[in-house]
Amino acid sequence: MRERAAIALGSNLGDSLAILMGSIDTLFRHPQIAEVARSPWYRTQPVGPPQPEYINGCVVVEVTLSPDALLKVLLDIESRFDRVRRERWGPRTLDLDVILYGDRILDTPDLQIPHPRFRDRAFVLVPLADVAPHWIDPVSGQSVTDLLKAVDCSDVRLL
Ligand code: PH2
Ligand code: MG
Ligand code: MG
Repeated sequence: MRERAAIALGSNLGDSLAILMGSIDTLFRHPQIAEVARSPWYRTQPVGPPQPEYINGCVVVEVTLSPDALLKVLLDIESRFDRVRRERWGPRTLDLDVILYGDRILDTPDLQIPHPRFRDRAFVLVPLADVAPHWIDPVSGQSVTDLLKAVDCSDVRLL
């Protein structure tokens, strides 16, 4: 089984750019994960409680891993970069989220695909549109480009 997945990356603690680039290198070294495309980095205003600005980006990968196995790899990379889970939506050294996995819809306690909030989040949609503009969200039936048109992108600036 070979499938494409879109992964969103974010960081707003520590040396964010170095952490993000290090996490991408680690991701692409995995034998069952191949790079398809990577977006530029963006500086974004935080959504949620008051906290520092984020750097966000997105990658598209080709995987021979199930969604669950991919999630485990991402959580493992997060913990290697000192991710400590504190408050929901609070600051973090590294956040790696599976946004889309082919046209799969998954709703389990540990993993929801597509990511349940990605349609409202300019900090995900702007970089996602760089790497996957025509990908159809299997829930809404809209393309990433269509979803992007419906959000305010004024808080997302190229780094
Ligand atoms: N992630 C969050 C909460 N808020 N805001 C921005 N700008 N970027 C993020 O990646 C982000 C956020 C929880 O995952
Ligand atoms: Mg997140
Ligand atoms: Mg996350």
